[in-house]
Amino acid sequence: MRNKTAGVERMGQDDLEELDLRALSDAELVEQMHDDLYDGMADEVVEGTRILLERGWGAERVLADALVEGMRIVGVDFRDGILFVPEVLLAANAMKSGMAVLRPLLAETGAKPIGKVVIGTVKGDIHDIGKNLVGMMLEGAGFEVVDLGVNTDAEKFIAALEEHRPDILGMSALLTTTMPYMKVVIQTLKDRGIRDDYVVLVGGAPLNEEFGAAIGADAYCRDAAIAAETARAFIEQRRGAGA
Ligand code: B1M
Repeated sequence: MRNKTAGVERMGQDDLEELDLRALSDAELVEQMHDDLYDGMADEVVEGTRILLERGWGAERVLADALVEGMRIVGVDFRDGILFVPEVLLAANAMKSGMAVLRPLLAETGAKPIGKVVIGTVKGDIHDIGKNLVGMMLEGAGFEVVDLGVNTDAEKFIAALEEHRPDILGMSALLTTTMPYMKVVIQTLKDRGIRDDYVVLVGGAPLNEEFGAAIGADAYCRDAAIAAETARAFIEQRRGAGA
């Protein structure tokens, strides 16, 4: 446990239990949410998310400043061996609870879908927070999203492409050991003669532009907002070309 309370001062457990999130300033609340996310306290993260929205924060700002930044801190301590898988799972669960509050706000467009995306985390990889965020932002940008979940192999991707006939295939990988599988999927598409039927977008923390180009993706997307922008740009380009 980080045992830090909104940067105010250290408090005992009794004080922590009584902490009134509404009494905190925005900056204190955000810092407290980082602590709560770190400690896997889903109810508190949800409450903090709601309070920031009530205070007029936009969903994207809450997402970036409170949730994604909180998860970044978790990632640093996970890397450094201070946190272990069970704690990180709790933190991920708290993050997802906050994201569930934001989801309808990020996804609402009310308009007819501008295109369809099939997305999944590749085989061997069970990280799904980033992929879920990308899905939400794509929905917010007007796409219909078919989410295949995690640990998705080439056959499952291809079956979904055949079933849903999307414009875009999105793949996520968070491990250096699973990112090469994206190339396997793209090669399988090529072998079946269907590679050019889809725009292929890839993303995930260990990837970069060069990797995306090397495996034959159409674009590497650094984050969820860029994924939504890139998807939109490809659709406009394709429609402009009469596809
Ligand atoms: Co894992 N894990 N993890 N983990 N985990 C990382 C990725 C790691 C970097 C931690 C570290 O050491 N610092 C490290 C990978 C090292 C490496 O390969 N270089 C790691 C490891 C080693 C592991 C295990 C092997 C640990 C173990 O078992 N010993 C294991 C592997 C399990 C498996 O997949 N087979 C494992 C397990 C787990 C948990 C299950 C505990 C949990 C996942 C829970 C879940 O996702 N439901 C977990 C978590 C939470 C993390 C960290 C801490 C956070 C990932 C995250 O959610 N980030 C992570 C550390 C880190 O990334 N700094 C880590 C927040 C999210 C918003 O960002 O996912 O990057 P991100 O997504 C971004 C962009 O990358 C991009 O947009 C997103 C939003 O802006 N993006 C896309 C992502 N996908 C995209 C797809 C697109 C476009 C953009 O398509 C078009």
